[in-house]
Amino acid sequence: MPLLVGYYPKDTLESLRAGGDVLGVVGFGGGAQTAATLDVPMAGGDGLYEVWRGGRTSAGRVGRVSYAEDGEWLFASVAVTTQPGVEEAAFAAYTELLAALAARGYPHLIRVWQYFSGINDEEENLERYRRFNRGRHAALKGYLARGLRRPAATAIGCAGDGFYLYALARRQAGMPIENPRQVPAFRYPPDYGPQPPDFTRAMRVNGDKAYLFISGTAAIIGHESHHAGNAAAQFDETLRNLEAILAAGGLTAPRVAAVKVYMRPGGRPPPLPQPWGDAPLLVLTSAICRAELLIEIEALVVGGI
Ligand code: 3EB
Repeated sequence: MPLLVGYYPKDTLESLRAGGDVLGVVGFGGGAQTAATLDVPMAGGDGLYEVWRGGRTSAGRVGRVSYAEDGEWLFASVAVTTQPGVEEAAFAAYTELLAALAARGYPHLIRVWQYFSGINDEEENLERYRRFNRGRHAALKGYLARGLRRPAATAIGCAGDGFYLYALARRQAGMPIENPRQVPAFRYPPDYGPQPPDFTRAMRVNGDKAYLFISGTAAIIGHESHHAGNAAAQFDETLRNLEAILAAGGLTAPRVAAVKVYMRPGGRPPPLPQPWGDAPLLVLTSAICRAELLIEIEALVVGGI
C-alpha cells in the first residue's frame, strides 16, 4: 500500500479526510480549533498541515495515544505535559506509544518526531535535550532488549510547554541506515550528555516501494558540530550529510517526496539544490538540540527496491 505525505492548507483537510485514507494530520501553528490530529505550537510553516495518507484507515485511541492504521502502517500521536520535567514527559510519551503499538500489533517503530519547549534550557543542572534522552532511553529499554531497532527521528524545540510526539510504525521491522560521515548517535561519547540519543540516521522500509525516512540532519561530522555560528556553511554541510545518507540508503531511482527545514528564529534557508529542491517543502522556526546548531533538515525519499 502506498504511503503519501504532503503539506496542505487548512481548507483542503476536509476533502482529504473524506477520502478515508488519512493516517494523521499534524498542525504546526498550535491554534485551538484546528482540524489536526496533533497540534505542535511552532512558528513558521505558512499555515500548512502535514498530512500522511495510506490505505483504507481505521482510527482509535489507546490511553492518551491517538492512532490510525491501514493494516501496514500505523500513525500514532500523543501530547503530554512537561511537568514535573521533560525526562518524565519523554518516558510517559514513549511508554504509552509502545503500549499502543503493542495493542494494535504494529510493534516496529520506523519514524518518530518529538517537539518540546526549552530544548537548550537547563533543568536541574542538565540541558532539557539531555534529560529527554534519559527519559526516552528508560522507556525504550525493553524494546531494545528484544532486539527491535531504533527509529529514524527528529527532536526539535517548540513553543508552549507540552511534549509532542508522533510516529509511524509497522508490523514488520525496518532497516536502520547509518551515515558513514557521522558516528551513530547512539554511540555518541558522554560529551553530549549521560545518555546517547536513541535514533538511527535513516530507516528504510521495503513495501510497495522503498521508503527512506531521513532523520533530522545537521552539520555534524563524526560526533562534532561544525561551522558554529555560520548558517550558510551549516546548510551546505547538512546537504553533504543528506547526500551521504541518501547514498547509503541504496534506493534505485530515488525521488524526494518531502522535506522539512528547521531554522532558529531569524534564519531563512536558501533554495534547496536537487534532488531536494523539487520536493514539497515545509520551513519551521525552532531551536535545534545543540546550542551551536542553526539548521536541521529531514526528508522522506521514495524509490525502487
Ligand atoms: C544530531 O545529529 C542532531 O535525539 O532524536 C537529530 C535527529 C538530532 C534526532 C534525536 C537528535 C535527534 O545529533 C540532533
